[in-house]
Amino acid sequence: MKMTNAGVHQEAACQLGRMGRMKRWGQQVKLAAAAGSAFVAQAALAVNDLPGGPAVNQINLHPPVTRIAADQMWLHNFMMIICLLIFVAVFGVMFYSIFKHRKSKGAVAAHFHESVKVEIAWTVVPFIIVILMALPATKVVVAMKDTTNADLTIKATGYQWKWGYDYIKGEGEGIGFLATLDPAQREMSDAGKPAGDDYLLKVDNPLVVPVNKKVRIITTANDVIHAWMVPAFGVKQDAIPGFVRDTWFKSEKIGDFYGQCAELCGKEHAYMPIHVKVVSAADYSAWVDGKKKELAAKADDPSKVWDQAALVARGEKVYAANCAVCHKPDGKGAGPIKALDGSPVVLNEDKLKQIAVLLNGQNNGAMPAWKQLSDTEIAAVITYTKNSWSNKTAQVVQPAEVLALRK
Ligand code: HEC
Ligand SMILES: [Cu+2]
Repeated sequence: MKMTNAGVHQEAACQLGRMGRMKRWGQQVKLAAAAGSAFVAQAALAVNDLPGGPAVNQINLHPPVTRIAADQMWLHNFMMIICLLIFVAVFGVMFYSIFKHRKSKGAVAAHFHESVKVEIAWTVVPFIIVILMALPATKVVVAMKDTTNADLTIKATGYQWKWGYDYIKGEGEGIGFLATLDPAQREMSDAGKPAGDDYLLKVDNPLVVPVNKKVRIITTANDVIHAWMVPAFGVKQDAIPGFVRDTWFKSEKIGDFYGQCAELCGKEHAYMPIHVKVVSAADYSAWVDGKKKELAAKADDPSKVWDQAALVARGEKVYAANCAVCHKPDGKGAGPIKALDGSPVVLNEDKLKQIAVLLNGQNNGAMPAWKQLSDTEIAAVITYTKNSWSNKTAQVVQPAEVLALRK
């Protein structure tokens, strides 16, 4: 009985130690990748450390590039040491006692209870240890939550299965884009042939931020719970539909840093990586300029009237980026994912039918809604599906028709 009390305190102390630690993301990813790839193609694969991302056989936390991440690492080590000392002390005393007072030596157990001194000691000592660990941990947790006075505010929205970024305050305000897994990575995954150090971490549009600036990330989600995590920044924040949460980082290094969605969010949870490019202030301004011009050029006027060929060409790109994952490049679908080739909805003379499916989804979101695409993109992808594979409707859907159906 006497051991139990001390045991509880010790357990609590170690629990606190665990709290201070970030999930060992890289380690798991790399070990799994290593095991998987060794299985698939043994010698063909030479994987190296990815700077800013996972390392081969990584055991420790990621090299920190923010104060918070460095503090977390310090806490982790500090608490590990305390746990280790407790472990050695408790087991040392235990094994010593077992050995010293063994039966063959004729040891006789002492009979005493209600020793006030011992009881005070095993209450007070663990209490002091817990306080010792809680003080620095609280300081770091409070700093982690302090998102005030940010230089730049970016909203990160989780989608099944991609990230949307909107620069909502600070330099670059107004910029917005989606970051999707590079299609070549998915092909490698489908083929069971992983390659490259940034396997499943490569995206089309990385998040770009300036170095040494406080960046506040507001997280939310469009469908299910996701989580925005970049281990090198010591950042991990749930993105919850209908809620807004925030976190922040201030990278002290220029470079590429990687993370992944950290909340199981569906079958393609592993295919929504995070790539943050930290650049110098000058490079950031240049990027903002370029991006603004690019977005202005791309901004589609929903009243523009397109011809069929132009819409189909545009739609092919939209389809490859958003639809081919499920409906397959040949439009044949698979299992519960209905084929678009020959689909009665796609072939329907009433164009509104398919516009409605795209805007609202179908079958309780099994087919997701695509409201986040522009009117032109939706019009283009519909026109593409209506005039591809064996579908030859010659129907053209104009952006204005999509706009008219938006609520
Ligand atoms: C996450 C997988 C997924 C993605 C991505 C997806 N769909 Fe679907 N889609 C489905 C599923 C599943 C259905 C069948 C829903 C049902 O059971 O009625 C469907 C149905 C449809 C239908 C109705 C077909 C019919 O015959 O009822 C159309 C049209 C369609 N999708 C077009 C698209 C387009 C265009 C895109 C790209 C912008 C797209 N889908 C992206 C999963 C997806
Ligand atoms: Cu996710």
